[in-house]
Amino acid sequence: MTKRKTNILFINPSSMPANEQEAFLNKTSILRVPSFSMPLGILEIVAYLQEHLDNINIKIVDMGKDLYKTYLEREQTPAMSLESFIELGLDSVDFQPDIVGISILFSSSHSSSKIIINKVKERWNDVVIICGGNHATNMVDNLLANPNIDYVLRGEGELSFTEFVRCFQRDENINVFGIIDKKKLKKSKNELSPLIMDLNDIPIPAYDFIDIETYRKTVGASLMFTRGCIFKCTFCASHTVHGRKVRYKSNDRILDELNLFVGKYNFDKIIIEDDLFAINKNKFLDLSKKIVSRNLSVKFYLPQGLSVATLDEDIIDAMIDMKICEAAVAIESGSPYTQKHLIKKNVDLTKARSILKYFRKKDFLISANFILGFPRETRELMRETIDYIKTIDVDWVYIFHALPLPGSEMFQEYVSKGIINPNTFDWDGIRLGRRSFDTPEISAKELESLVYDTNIDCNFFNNSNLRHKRYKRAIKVFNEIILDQYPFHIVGHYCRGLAFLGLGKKENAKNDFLECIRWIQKNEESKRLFERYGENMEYLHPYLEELEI
Ligand code: B12
Ligand code: SF4
Repeated sequence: MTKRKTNILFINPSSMPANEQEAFLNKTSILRVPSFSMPLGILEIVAYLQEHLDNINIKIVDMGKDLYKTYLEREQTPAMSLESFIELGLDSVDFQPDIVGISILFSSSHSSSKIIINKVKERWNDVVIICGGNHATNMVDNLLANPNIDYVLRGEGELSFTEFVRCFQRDENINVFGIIDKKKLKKSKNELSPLIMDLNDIPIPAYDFIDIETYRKTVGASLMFTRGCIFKCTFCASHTVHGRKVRYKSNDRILDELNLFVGKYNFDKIIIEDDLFAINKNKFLDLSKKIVSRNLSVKFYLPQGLSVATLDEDIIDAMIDMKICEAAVAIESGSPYTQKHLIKKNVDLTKARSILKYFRKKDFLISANFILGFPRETRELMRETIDYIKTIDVDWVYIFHALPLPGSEMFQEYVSKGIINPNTFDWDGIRLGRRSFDTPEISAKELESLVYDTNIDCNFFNNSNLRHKRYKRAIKVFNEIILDQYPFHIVGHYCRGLAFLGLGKKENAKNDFLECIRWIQKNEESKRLFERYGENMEYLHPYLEELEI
């Protein structure tokens, strides 16, 4: 059977919502710096394709990284629309693609992916378009209603997508398990692609296909030790792609990947992206020992919240041995009722407290994650969480809105109660730290205020490092988490000023207080912060009079 030479283009959209991308690219406002990390899903599929098929040409347009580069080069980059930015990305493709695969991992990419897909179809009319990723897996009906999308792959991509390309190359009918088209949608839209049970069967991700240099200089390399999570948190959709059974890479394989990052690509930052870090204690302790014995000059980061269930003192010690020195613990709620009955996360809140104490004892930079606004969560239950937050000693607390992620039990509950409609939902709002819908328990507006006020109270005016007189540490954390990214944040400047006062550095404190005044005069967001929290900022009052504010 002859095999058609096949050009495959993968696109990794930015996870920044389309409206924020538009404002950022137009230079009308920057609400946040675009975040990005390696598109591991695409890289692992590409590696698998290369091992199993021939006669293929592959190219990746990594728009997540490209958007960040636009931020890095903002002085030299002219203002442009999101459409022009997408066109520029597509201009870089030097072949006529036969298949275009779009990775829609985040719901916040829903709207921008739509624009990308339309542009692809305008440019290459005959191309076959297939979407994959967590959001795509759970939004099949909605995506396939778009006439420009031909297929959606549900679940993990390696096995089914390889089969898909094989059929394409042989001009065979495409009927691959887990790949849904408009016809299949009517009968078997819940099919999931088969999982790879032994992760060692996936070759080393195809890092050479991305701009490795930019990753090296900025966010670092992404690495996953496992896939899957055994827990059943109602707000999470991870299992819909990777299942509830944990599958592993061997420690030798992980060390091979590390050697490649450090030896070949010279990375000094590695991000571990597992859902459930250190779920197999012995395996992790063995890995940590091996990493330590190799004395690699690299730092590991854990952006995902760690599970209280998997942590203990041995694991924390092993993390510290391998130079992990900051992380967040995913507690999510301080209410035992919410833990058990509403979110089914079942965090042992007493264990969480002792884990946090141990991290503190070891001088770890430790944060904790919480969520407010779950379905059926009353104000009293939310208050329990806020009260709990005030009793723990962490460097930072991250407080999120409960956001309905397609595929999660929580999403289903909101849909079945008619609170949200997946077809009209505001996907751009899914990552903004705000909600676009009210629930019987709390309105979107009240939830936003509650989350914001709790953040300001717990992280700033009642900051744990300030309360415990750890002033140097408070300054470091205010810099890293707030002021380096949001220089207009006057509450951050004010509280850093308080830390300087604690250290007896009156001049530095005065500079921070004056900086607050300057921002209030020139920036709307700073002014809003002052209107809302100025009462608590008594050290600013003398300067306000002086400057006639
Ligand atoms: C690593 C990770 C992050 C990283 C960033 C990752 C990135 N690439 O930008 C960090 C820590 C920064 C992060 C942050 C957040 N994350 Co996150 N994250 C993950 C995590 C754990 C792993 C993603 C990953 O790399 N997987 C490994 C690869 C191999 O798998 P994959 O990407 O799914 O790809 C496979 C398939 O999906 C498919 N596939 C993928 N693309 C394509 C394309 C084609 C064409 C085909 C055919 C197939 C295909 O095949 C691939 C190989 O099998 C997932 C959960 C999970 N386990 O998937 C959550 C997840 C993606 N995150 C999620 C969320 C909600 C967030 C946050 C909003 C959390 C918060 N409250 O702040 C933030 C937002 C960040 C942002 N960038 O905007 C949700 C997204 C759900 C949704 N509908 O939006 C997930 C699914 C977890 C969950 N709770 O359900 N996250
Ligand atoms: S939130 Fe974390 S622990 Fe809970 S099911 Fe999802 S990945 Fe697992």
